[in-house]
Amino acid sequence: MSHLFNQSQYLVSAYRYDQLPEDSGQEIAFVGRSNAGKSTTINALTNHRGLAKVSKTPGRTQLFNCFEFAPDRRLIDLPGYGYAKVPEKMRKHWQKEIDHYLMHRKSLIGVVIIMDIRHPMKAFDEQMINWAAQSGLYSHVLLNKADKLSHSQATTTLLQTKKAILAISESTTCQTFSALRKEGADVLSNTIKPWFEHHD
Ligand SMILES: Nc1nc2c(ncn2[C@@H]2O[C@H](COP(=O)(O)OP(=O)(O)OP(=O)(O)O)[C@@H](O)[C@H]2O)c(=O)[nH]1
Ligand SMILES: [Mg+2]
Repeated sequence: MSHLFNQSQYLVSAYRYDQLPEDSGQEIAFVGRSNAGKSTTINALTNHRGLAKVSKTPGRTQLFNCFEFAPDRRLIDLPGYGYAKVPEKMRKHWQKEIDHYLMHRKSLIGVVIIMDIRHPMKAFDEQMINWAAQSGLYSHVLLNKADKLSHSQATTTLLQTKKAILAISESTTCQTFSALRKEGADVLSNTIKPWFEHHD
């Protein structure tokens, strides 16, 4: 397993776009529906339990949480999209901030789109894949919580999802993943590492 991300440290949390660290260097964002496992995935990738806050209650991450794994190289944990129980005002706030972030952040080079393998490719996920492809950002899909399915069920979903992704974007990659068991963490790490190297 790569040690690149093991050096990650908490940097800052931002409630608004303009509170984020300076827009320099390179960063990637972890996006996906609430409760899909974005924060758990960051912990698995960095091998750092408790780095990003995890919760059973959807809508837990209510800030842009920024982690730095090398000078001017960041991982950004975003609030989940599409969670109905978050108060309307809060949802609107985050929709606005995340949209602004995705459109304007110059240091953003790629997105890791996290889905619950039992509920893949919801409308928001499709929009995100489409948007990443249109914007020339790297994108990689994690079918997370694969531990909840049998190996053959997970493989079937992987094949179906790859096909659905291909209809939207030729450059988006996809894998099964278990943030809980850290299964697939090497593949994830090896997929996103070159995003940074290529951009130097
Ligand atoms: N079984 C299983 N549970 C997982 C996995 N990854 C995350 N979870 C659980 O799913 C719940 C949500 O995980 P989080 O990492 O907080 O999800 P999130 O996407 O950051 O959620 P928000 O911050 O609310 O948007 C927690 O109870 C996790 O323990 C996994 O691979 N397998
Ligand atoms: Mg979270």
